Amino acid sequence: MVNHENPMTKYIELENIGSGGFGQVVRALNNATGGEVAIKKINLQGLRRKQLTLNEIMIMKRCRSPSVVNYLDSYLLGEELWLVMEYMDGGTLSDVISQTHLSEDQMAAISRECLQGLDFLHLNHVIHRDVKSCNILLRTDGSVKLGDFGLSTQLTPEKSRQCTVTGTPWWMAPEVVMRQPYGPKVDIWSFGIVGFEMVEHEPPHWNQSPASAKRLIATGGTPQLRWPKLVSALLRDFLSCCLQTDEERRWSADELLQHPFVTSAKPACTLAPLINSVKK
Ligand code: 3AM
Repeated sequence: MVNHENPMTKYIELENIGSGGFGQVVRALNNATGGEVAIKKINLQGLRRKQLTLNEIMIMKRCRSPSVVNYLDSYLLGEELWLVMEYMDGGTLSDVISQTHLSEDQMAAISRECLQGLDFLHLNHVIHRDVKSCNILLRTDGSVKLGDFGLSTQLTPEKSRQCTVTGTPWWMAPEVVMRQPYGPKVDIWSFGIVGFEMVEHEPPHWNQSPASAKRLIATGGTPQLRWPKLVSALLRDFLSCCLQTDEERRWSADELLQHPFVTSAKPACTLAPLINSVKK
């Protein structure tokens, strides 16, 4: 699965970009090409971490698309796994949401790019399972891509539904919190919650504990915007198509790409000024 060369001869580390429970992410330069990469250094201690990492690499290797943060290489250094991927120089959608107010045009362009990523994953029978604004990565040229496949799962003809309760509570679909078998449409619900983040700067029930948020998702139906009149009827309709509690009635990524809110969106490059201004 992994490359056995010494990555330190291939990459020059530049700076720490961030960290999480898994370890840290650094920005580095490829010595040979001069290109920037991001290296996720994952601490492999513990069986669960090993399984999650192996899963992440397998899914990233398979899922190559312009709408997904691309995998480049991986290395094993003792108890640490280095996952080398394309560097997203524009930060995350979460940074943008916390620092500015998005126009509906910008929300539409971001939605189309994310839905293209989800459509690609779902066509390949992959469920992301952790769609949220901090896992949507940006580039200063306006590109928007899905990242962090740590909780993703590959469906197979033998196992076309999943039951494991996983994800980030506030973004979880009702069928996940209710421990029912679920499919790719859980990502569409989570994406609808990203829509809420874009409009209201935070997901529904954000002030609640994880356990209360899950209870409210299980019983609360389609979340309602706090100030619906500030949002166009088209965007309200788009969000309600994503946030149907009945999975059958919830639209697929492919269907949402045909929704007029998305079909009228401008090209991704129009997001470049926004991403650059937040980065500054
Ligand atoms: O800690 P923050 O949220 O600033 O966005 C990711 C997160 O940043 C960033 O690394 C941090 C820990 O996950 N990150 C992850 N993959 C990245 C990539 N491919 C990345 N930044 C740039 N390019």
